[in-house]
Amino acid sequence: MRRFLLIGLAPLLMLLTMAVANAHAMLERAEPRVGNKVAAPPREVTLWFTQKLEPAFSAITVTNSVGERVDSGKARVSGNQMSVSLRAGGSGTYHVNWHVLSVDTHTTEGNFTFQVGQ
Ligand SMILES: [Cu+2]
Repeated sequence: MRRFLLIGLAPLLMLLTMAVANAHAMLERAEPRVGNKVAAPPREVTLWFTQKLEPAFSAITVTNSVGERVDSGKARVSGNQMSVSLRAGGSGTYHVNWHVLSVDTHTTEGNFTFQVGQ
């Protein structure tokens, strides 16, 4: 009887371990949307994550099509959301790089692009 109980528990423990491993702050969505095209240069970029963020160790940088920084350098964090203001940087491909520290003390980072133009 006891043996059957242990065999039954093993998959459950594995599932729990996987749930913890996946609990980092991953990018849930972005505005402008990842890979999307917008007509005019956006005034800001906003990212939403799967977990709340620690403001002190979370940042976004945005560069325009010729590699110039167009972000203000001061990301604003509120809960699971992070935004940064942009100056107009012309049309073409914009690169967004982000790194965050989530409240579970794990760091994650990533990048994506969006297009500005007609
Ligand atoms: Cu984590």
